[in-house]
Amino acid sequence: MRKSEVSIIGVPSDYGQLRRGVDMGPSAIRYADVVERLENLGYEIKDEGDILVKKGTVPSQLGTNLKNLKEVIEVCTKLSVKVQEVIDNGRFPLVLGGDHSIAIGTLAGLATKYKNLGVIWYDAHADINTPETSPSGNIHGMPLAVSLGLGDNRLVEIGGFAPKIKPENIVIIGARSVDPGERELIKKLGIKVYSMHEIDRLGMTKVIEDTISYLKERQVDGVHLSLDLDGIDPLYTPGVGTAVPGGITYRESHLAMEMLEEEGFITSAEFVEVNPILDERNKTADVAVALMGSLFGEKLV
Ligand code: 6HN
Ligand code: MN
Ligand code: MN
Ligand code: MN
Repeated sequence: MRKSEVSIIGVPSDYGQLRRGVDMGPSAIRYADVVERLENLGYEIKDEGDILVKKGTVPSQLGTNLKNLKEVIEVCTKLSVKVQEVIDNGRFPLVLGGDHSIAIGTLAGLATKYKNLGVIWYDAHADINTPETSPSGNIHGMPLAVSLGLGDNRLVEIGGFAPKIKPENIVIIGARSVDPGERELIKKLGIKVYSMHEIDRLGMTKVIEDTISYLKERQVDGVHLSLDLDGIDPLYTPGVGTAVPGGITYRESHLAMEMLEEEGFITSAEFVEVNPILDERNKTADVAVALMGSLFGEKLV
């Protein structure tokens, strides 16, 4: 990580899925001492506080099968403005979720500056469902599709332009639960995926080396890391709403973060899906902060 000024943006939203508690993710991550951890590495940290998320609203689907559509639009619109402000000020945005639907807002903000943004999607899921393919209607399963310009227009048009990213600039790492419609779309668009199979076969070192050279070949003007804590095996990160066994290990994840840091590659990041209600003694938030440590250059010796 080359930029020394980091802005933390909390997004206490759980509207992208149906398990309450993930709105407390930003608090859990702060409680796990994210600010101190990064300050100790020499960064100038500004905690921008939380995006205002209205609570206790009546679920509103605006006539679609998408759950809480109105609320997700509101949250993501506010977040996109905040992310844009942070990058306009030359700072590194570090977004704390909240469920993964917030990536719609993060990417909308980033896309105002980065016209050829690379995206690393570290996740057990592909999050590339459309309203037609979604088995759940949960918007946290849709942010990649929305950012590519696919799906409900009111989500796609957040920020007033679309698409935000290009399919050839996306790398998905850790996938092991992909819906049939998502698989089709991934094939059709030719999106690069390192599923658990490739991670097992190649090893994380090769996966990250290849990811870096793949995105470099595309001459990306920035790289966003969207890290869903369910990408990691639930042995290490039990506090997530959609846990899938057989995931990336704790050490592999640190290695991935360390390699990305050595490359000076990442220009923004978000850590999502930390749900303290489902967690064991804040273990998942601790892992999130430990991984941020590696991503921001913490060395073991
Ligand atoms: N996440 N593919 C499933 C769905 O409902 O669309 C699960 C999505 C999980 C999303 O973990 O960010
Ligand atoms: Mn996931
Ligand atoms: Mn996700
Ligand atoms: Mn730890």
